[in-house]
Amino acid sequence: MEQMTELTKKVLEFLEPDTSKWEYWTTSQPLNSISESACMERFKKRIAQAVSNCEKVIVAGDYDCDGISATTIMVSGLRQLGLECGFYIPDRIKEGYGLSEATVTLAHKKGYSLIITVDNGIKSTQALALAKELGMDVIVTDHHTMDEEVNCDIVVHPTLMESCFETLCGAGVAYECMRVLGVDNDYLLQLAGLASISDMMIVKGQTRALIQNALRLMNQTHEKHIFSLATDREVNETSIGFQVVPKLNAIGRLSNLANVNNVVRYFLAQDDESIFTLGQQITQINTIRKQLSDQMQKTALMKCKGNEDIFMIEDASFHEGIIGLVAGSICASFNKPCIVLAKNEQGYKASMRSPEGFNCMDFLGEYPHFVTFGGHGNAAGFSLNLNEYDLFEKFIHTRIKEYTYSVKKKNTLVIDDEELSLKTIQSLDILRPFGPGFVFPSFEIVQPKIKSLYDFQNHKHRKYTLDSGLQCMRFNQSEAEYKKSVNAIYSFIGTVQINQYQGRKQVNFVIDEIVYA
Ligand SMILES: [Mn+2]
Repeated sequence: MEQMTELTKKVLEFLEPDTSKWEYWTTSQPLNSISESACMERFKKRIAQAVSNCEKVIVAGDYDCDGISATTIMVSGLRQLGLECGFYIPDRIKEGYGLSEATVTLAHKKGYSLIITVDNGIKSTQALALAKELGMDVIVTDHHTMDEEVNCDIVVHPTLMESCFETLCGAGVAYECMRVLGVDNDYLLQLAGLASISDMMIVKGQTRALIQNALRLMNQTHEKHIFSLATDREVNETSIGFQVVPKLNAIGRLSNLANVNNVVRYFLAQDDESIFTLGQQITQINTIRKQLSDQMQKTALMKCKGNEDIFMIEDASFHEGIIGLVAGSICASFNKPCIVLAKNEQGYKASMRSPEGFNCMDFLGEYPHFVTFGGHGNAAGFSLNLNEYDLFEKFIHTRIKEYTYSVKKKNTLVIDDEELSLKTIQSLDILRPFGPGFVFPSFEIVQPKIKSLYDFQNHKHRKYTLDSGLQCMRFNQSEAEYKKSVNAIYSFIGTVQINQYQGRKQVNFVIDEIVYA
């Protein structure tokens, strides 16, 4: 800990006032010992029984990065035991989230006797009842909130395990299952780490250990499945989150164009040719996803006046797999709640995102006519019947008038721009991974000494150069901001980035917000 830079100390003080925990945040954690919980014991016994009876097992997954990783981990591990193991991830648009009765029926017809859900299942009440009726056993492994008893044979859940496991994502739970069975390996660990990053789990306990060990292994071995999707040759949680995760999530989103089960095949594939071909297909679908979300975002922005207290945006061109991304970006750029809807034959699918301090569930909870409705604090998803649009819109505009919330002021760490060098920024790496529960702070440069500025791309973006030489980038500045006097600037709030420029590494400060005096 002696080699900690002043900047590292400052960041740590900001994130963790309790210095007795600094040792923890500055060291790589080994994995916690294998769970000895009762649910894991039961899991192990049931799998042993399946092996000795030569049962057919089906793993039922979910279509996001966590669900895909969890499915791969479970299938790969069980096959190592010699089990005949199939898998199925539903079509996001046609079938929706969670284990369905149709899947149970089909699995039964095909002679499967044991269903194992991963990253879902806890809420699949009807499908679980049907499985029981058909005499099939079900093991639910999931990390979503469990608020009532689950009607199945065995539940494996973080809350039923030792406390270090409470932050696990779906793939993390699946990986612990593999450890219990003794069929875990470095590859499956990397998938569990990847999924922990993608599912935005709190970076404490086993989740922190999984991410650290996964990233170390990725950079040591350049594992093909991961690096076929990454652009950098050295990765951390941020680059995995920006380069790899969106590609994997794109497949589930565009289920009208691609089958997410092929991503599990990609991760299970061992020959270079399959990895290469499938990897390219995944990247291609993501390119389409990007084009679609750019288009939708443009359309959505045109429909925002800017003075609304809440945005409700619908357009015939909207794709229901992308609405969450668009709602998120509109919410972030205006710092106001946003609902984006897509219409299909049955009705409307909608996604809501809200700023910190605004609770979507509280806000929407009073509406009595949702067909489906779920979510948490700052994100919700729901569906409406076709004829309910106007009624719902009325509700939203009435509700926003009575709903009070205070937008949390960004808690910033004030720093001197002279403190930001390549060396000091890199020294922060010992604190990685950052993530929920240990968020990389927003830096604030108060009264920046601006030496020069440079507008580019038709004054869409601006580069401020400070006396210290630090370059501060302001992307997508508004017209109002463009016209304001530089002398009125009180501070820059933003983050730091290390960029490669003509082979040289350079520190950039990326401005998220300009505060005026
Ligand atoms: Mn998950």
